[in-house]
Amino acid sequence: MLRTRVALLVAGALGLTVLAGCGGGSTAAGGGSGAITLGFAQVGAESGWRTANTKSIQESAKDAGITLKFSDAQQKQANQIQAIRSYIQQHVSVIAFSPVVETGWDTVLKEAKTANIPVILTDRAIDSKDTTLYKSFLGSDFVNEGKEAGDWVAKQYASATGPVNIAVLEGTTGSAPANDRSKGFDDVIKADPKFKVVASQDGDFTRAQGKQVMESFLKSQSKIDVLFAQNDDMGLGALDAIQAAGLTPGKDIKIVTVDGTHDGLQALADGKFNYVVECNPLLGPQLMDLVKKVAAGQSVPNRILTKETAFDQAAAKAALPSRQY
Ligand code: GYE
Repeated sequence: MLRTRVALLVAGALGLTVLAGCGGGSTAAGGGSGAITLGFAQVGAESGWRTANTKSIQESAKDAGITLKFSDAQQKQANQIQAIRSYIQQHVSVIAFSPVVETGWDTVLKEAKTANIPVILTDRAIDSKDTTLYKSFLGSDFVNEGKEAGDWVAKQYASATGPVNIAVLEGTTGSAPANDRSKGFDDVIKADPKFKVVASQDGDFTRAQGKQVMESFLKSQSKIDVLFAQNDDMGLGALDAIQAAGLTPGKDIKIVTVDGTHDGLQALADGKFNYVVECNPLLGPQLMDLVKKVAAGQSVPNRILTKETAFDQAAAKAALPSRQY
């Protein structure tokens, strides 16, 4: 009882944005009626990638005739857990979420399992031994993205004697993309001792933090040759700091980022970035497909990888006119 009240109060306090289709009400959909209600607990609105991801989910739910209950956790795990608990209380048909960090999900996911509500992970994975806590994980291979960024750096400096000083703007500490992109990048870089990571710090995937952390890197380091920003937004924020320090981004400091948003590709086409590894945010259609299947009790693959590419400056110029996000 107390739990129910707490969950409802929390949902109210969070101001959960509820995007319900017509006739939604608060009763459970599902059963034999064919109507599906999806509770989606989003990370936040930290980046251009995230904005495109949210739009894709909202639009494709509408197209698929799925009633969407959507919440924005403002990059806080506690808010996401509260949102998931409120979806359990509302008996949604399926819960999907993009976990802000990798650990600490077992308790709430066991609650969903006990309530018989299937869970789908989108975009980011969790670190749990219990793989029965979710039906599927739909998203990118972040280790490979980091590796591709590292491969570009290795190729770029193949004939240099070094040292090559590298600064890293990391994504949110403890998040799957930050952990995995670091791993993929480091595995390549550490193979050659001329590469030195001289500074590496959390920039929380935002422009504001990217700028601030880059300012401190530039104060503490006498020479930075390469910046690896683990998303476009941090790289875009860093541009301001680099220019303010009297340096030319793309020339004095080579910049490689991950995402491939319109703004990121524009910076690449303008010569301010040097390489962008794509991470696809348009997960909505595939997610709705999965939601329909798990709601119907069908089995689904436990891992679905998204397809992506990478861009140099010429490829960015070619891709920009048709870039949707
Ligand atoms: O790269 C970043 C966003 O989880 C893949 O989160 C996503 C990452 C993306 O904030 O821009």
